[in-house]
Amino acid sequence: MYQSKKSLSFSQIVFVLAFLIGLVSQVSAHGIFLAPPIRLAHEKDNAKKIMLANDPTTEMPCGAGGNGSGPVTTYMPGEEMLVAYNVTIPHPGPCKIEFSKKDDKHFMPIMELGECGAQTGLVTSFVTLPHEPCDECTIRFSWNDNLGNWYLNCANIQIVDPMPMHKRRRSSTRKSRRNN
Ligand SMILES: [Cu+2]
Repeated sequence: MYQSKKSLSFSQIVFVLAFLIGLVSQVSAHGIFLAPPIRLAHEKDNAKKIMLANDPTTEMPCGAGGNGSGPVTTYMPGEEMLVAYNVTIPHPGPCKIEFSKKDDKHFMPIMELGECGAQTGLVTSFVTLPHEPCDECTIRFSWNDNLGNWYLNCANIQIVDPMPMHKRRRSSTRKSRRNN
């Protein structure tokens, strides 16, 4: 009798804990894209700014902080770009890296990362960038978890050819146009 009563209260505690953890997971940070550096919302409160990038989002195309400012990271055509996402609350589900050539439009998957939220910690990979140069391109991290939540982070990048073949012959013309 005592034994069954004890096990009942234990299961109640487990239930309450699971409920609390469930509640916490609804409102707290799940993860953030660390590399390349992302856009963050125009927001004075730094903690809120980070939370907006961590939280599930329904805002397209880049999530709650995705319309904010951010650094521009420059790569060479076809370069191997390090990507890193830090999972803080795991929910299994596929994640991927997408690429937009301009204006956050027509995102195309360039790498499937597999299960992102299986465990906490860093998900890292090297992604081969397109060979075609672009000035205002976007890298998007996308994660769909098994609860139907969606996480999006966007990073501004440029792909710049340091010595473009088709511009070498015109270098004299370009020099004459320079002001310095
Ligand atoms: Cu959650």
